[in-house]
Amino acid sequence: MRFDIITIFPEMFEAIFSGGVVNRAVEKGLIEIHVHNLRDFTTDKHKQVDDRPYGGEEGMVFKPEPIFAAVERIRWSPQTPVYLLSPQGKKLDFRLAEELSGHSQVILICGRYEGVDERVSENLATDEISIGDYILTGGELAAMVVVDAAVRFIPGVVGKEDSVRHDSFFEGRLDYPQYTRPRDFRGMKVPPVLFSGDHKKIDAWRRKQALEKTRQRRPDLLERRTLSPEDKKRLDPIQDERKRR
Ligand code: 4HQ
Repeated sequence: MRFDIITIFPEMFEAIFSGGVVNRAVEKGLIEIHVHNLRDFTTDKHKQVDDRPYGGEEGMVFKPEPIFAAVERIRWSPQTPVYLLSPQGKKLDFRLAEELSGHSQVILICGRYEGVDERVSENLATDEISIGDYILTGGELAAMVVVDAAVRFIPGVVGKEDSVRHDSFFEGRLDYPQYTRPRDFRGMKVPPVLFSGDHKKIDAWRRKQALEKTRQRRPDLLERRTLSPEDKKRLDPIQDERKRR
């Protein structure tokens, strides 16, 4: 699996990808991340990547030619998906992240300024991806988020092979609370069930915590899944009653 990122700020990626899990995956040869400077694909002596928008208005827009040239040079095959990071894109979630991890090459285009000439999204990009409903100063941070979320699905990148598939979102819920030592920190105590040594009881407690937190904070996640009879019992019936009224 290989990511090719097109940007005018290639240095921004060094800080993020030179440490941690992503860096280890690169060193293990599980993934490749290639960052390309858009200016290298310009043909004029000023290496100009942007220009003023037709129709007036403030600011600058990325020109189509260098972006087309970059993608045409980098792309291995017509099957390689090309994504433009943009607030108009399809919202990133774990499903899209997993889908991306299944390709052998993915190209990400990072825009800046007022945006990118529309002909890039219309005729070059396979799709647009947004990491959320807010405006960033550029697509670089969004591309890093996409890469980070996707590489976790590649076998061997995250510690245990299938731990990713037990991740909370896969099961349509938020995570259960975690605790470590000390048992009593300034009077704030760890729930005693966690040192009971009874693993069945611990599992049941964790599931209940996760389900209740999900219902409180992200009921939308629960609506999309079918609860097992055990989970239905776990979700406090009194609270549920209150919600219905
Ligand atoms: N951008 N998710 C690039 C974003 C964004 C987002 C703002 C991308 C400006 C030029 N990208 N332009 N949200 O806010 O991906």
